[in-house]
Amino acid sequence: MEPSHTTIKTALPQVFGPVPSDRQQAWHHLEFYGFLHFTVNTFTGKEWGYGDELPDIFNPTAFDADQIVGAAAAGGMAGLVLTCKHHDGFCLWPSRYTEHSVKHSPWRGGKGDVVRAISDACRRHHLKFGVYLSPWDRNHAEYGRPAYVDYYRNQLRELLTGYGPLFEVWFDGANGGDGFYGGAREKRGIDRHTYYGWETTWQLVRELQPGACMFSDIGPDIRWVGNESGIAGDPCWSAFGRGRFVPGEADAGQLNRGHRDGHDWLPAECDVSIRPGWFYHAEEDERVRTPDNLLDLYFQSVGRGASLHLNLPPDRRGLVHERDAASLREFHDRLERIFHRDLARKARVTASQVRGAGDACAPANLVDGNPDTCWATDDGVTQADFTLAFDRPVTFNVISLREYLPLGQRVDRFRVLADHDGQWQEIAAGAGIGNRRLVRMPVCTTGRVKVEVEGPVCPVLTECGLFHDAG
Ligand code: FUL
Repeated sequence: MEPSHTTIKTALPQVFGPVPSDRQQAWHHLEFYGFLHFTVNTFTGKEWGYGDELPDIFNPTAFDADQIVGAAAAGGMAGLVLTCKHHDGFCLWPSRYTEHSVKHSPWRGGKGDVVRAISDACRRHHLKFGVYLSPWDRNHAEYGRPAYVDYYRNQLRELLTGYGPLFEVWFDGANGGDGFYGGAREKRGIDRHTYYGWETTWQLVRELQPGACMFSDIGPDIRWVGNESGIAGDPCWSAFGRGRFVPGEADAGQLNRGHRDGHDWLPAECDVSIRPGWFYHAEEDERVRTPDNLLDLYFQSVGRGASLHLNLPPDRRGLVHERDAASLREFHDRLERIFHRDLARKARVTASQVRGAGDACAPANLVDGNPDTCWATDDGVTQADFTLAFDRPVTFNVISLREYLPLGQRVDRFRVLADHDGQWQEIAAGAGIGNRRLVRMPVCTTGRVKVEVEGPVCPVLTECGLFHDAG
């Protein structure tokens, strides 16, 4: 028998607008992964080191990569991105190109390599691994001059070649100006349009890690969501007009919402910390996000077609603090309780219109749990609906919808209606579906649920799920 995706492809409509590359498609499946902010700042109490920190202050007392990665795994994270070098310039691996690294720290007698330890532990725990290499370097004497850009690319090459496959390479846009700069202690500005030569650096990543998605505020693969509070726009379109901006200068509001008519597939990532700061500070131990708050963030990020990139900062011991680990685990347990049982799987599904003959685009594909099968209508049918009917009423308060991304983000608007005593009543509505749209609503008990969709072209949806969040 032919695989289902081959069967449906022959019957499916033309693509609409930009579509994800294979690497972006793989990234979309991850949905939730973590950030590890760890460096000299963990020991100085700062958020941004000036660049004059001595390597000897980096000395975790009980560093345990398996505890760190294990906490992330127990929290349901699919991968981890490590700050291999933050703005202060200190390197968590023994780079050949600088002395400002773990090789001059007392930790493990100068023989330690945090990047190695975390990437190895990620493999052991079946998590993907990614790197953050700050372009701004407040330690390096040549920062602001051409020689630094060579240094930056040399370091990046070490990370791209020495630590196995990477799922994400994270380039941040901060460039604050002043710093140590090899002792100059001055303010240095750069021209964001020309200084870093991003096209060349991106090419290096493509050559050495073709499967890695690159993040910056404008990609080229993943865009910043425009805030650090974990909240995507409603809606948050995956399309974006990248050519309108250079890294570090994009408009936050536009990043948050995306561009419905954008020419690039550039989905958003919501980076946010489990604590007020990005680095661990003992005085913030009482301010770790609660499981409820994390759940809200999940619905506002993953539930709007973006990803959730949650920071879990190791403490001075080199461990994820007990409170952070507990909150994350409880959040994950709650997610499991919500999503382990999809009530829609028991439904009989009919639709106002079905594309072609046979089952290739049948509405039953919406509830088969297979992301490669879908319901679609004929070309020109741009308003359509499907109905889930149950033998016995179901009780739910969350609906999940997904579009078939290889054919683009097609749906503009949707409405969800429930049958109450023979009358259709609207229980939810919104704009944009994309990779995943989760909508929470008051608890509803009904024997029939109808979903209406509308867009510029015919819809192609892969999933409709119904769930009950009992709190
Ligand atoms: C920003 C940085 O300035 C913050 O320190 C943090 O690393 C955040 C994730 O990215 O650009």
